[in-house]
Amino acid sequence: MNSHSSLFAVDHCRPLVMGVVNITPDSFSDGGKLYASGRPDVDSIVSWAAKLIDQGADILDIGGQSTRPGARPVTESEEIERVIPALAALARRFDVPLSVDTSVPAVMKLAAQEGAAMINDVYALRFPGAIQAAAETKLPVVLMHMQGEPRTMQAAPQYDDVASEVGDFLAGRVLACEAAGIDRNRLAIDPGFGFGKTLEHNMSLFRALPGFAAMGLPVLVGLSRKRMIGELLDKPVADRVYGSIAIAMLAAQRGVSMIRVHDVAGTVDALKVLAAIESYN
Ligand code: 7PM
Repeated sequence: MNSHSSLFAVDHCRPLVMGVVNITPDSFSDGGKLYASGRPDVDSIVSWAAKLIDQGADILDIGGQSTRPGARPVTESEEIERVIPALAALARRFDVPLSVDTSVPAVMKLAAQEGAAMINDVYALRFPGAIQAAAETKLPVVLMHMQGEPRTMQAAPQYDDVASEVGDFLAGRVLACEAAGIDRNRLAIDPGFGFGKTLEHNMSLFRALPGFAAMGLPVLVGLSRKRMIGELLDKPVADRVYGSIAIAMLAAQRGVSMIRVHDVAGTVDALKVLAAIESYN
C-alpha cells in the first residue's frame, strides 16, 4: 500500500478499526505473548496479526515502546530490534496497512522502508528530528496529545479547560507539521485518552469528541481496556472488554474515524451493527 490518503478517507460507513500489536513485555494488552524470554517472537507476532486481520482489523498498530503510565522508555536500538523485523515479516505476509507506533526518527525511517503505511506518534512528532523524519517518509501521521511523559504523566495531570487546551495543542502540531512539509491531508489527531489525564479529564475530552471531529481532520481514539474504563466499572484490565466495546460505539457516534483496540472481533461486530442502524431507512 503506497497511496495512503484512503486510510484517512472520511467517507467510510464506519470508523476503521486499528488492532494493537504490542511487542513489549507488558501484560496490559496480550503483549507478553509476543515477547518471549526477552525478545520479540516473530512467529507469535505473525499469528497474532493473522488473528486480528481475520477478525476484521482494517489496520494494525505495531509498537515496541512501553507508553504505559510509569514506564521508562526503551533504547532506540532495543525499539528497532522489537519493531522492525516484526513489521517486515508482517508486511511480507499481509496486505492490511501497518501503522508504526513510535516517536523515534530512526524507527520511523526504517519502518517506512519496510512497508509501514502510517506513523502513530504519542509525542505528536515533538522528539528532535521526528517531524523531519516523518515528512521524509511521506506517510500519514497520527498526532496524539500527551501532558508530560509516560513515567510521570499520571502523577498530577492539570488543566484549566482540558478540551480547549488539547485542541489548541493539536492545532499547533498540525501547523508545525504543515510548516515542515507534511500535507494536512496526511494528518490525523488524537486527544490521547489516559495520557496525563484524570478520569474527569477523560470524560470531558470524550464529550468534546464532536468538536475535535469538527477541526476537519480525522480523529483517532484509543480507549481500549484503559484505566478510565476500569474506574467507571471498577474492574481490572481483563474484565474491561464489554466496557471497551461500548465506548468504541459511543466514540463512533461522536464522529471518530479510527479506533485503536485490543478486542477487534467484538468491536467490529458492534460497529457493523451501528453502521446498519444508521444507514437503515
Ligand atoms: C499500557 C497502558 C500499555 C496503556 C499501553 C497503553 C494510544 C496509543 C497507546 C492512544 C494512540 C494502550 C496504551 N494508547 N496511540 N498508544 N492513541 N494514537 O492503551 O490512545 O495501548 S498505548
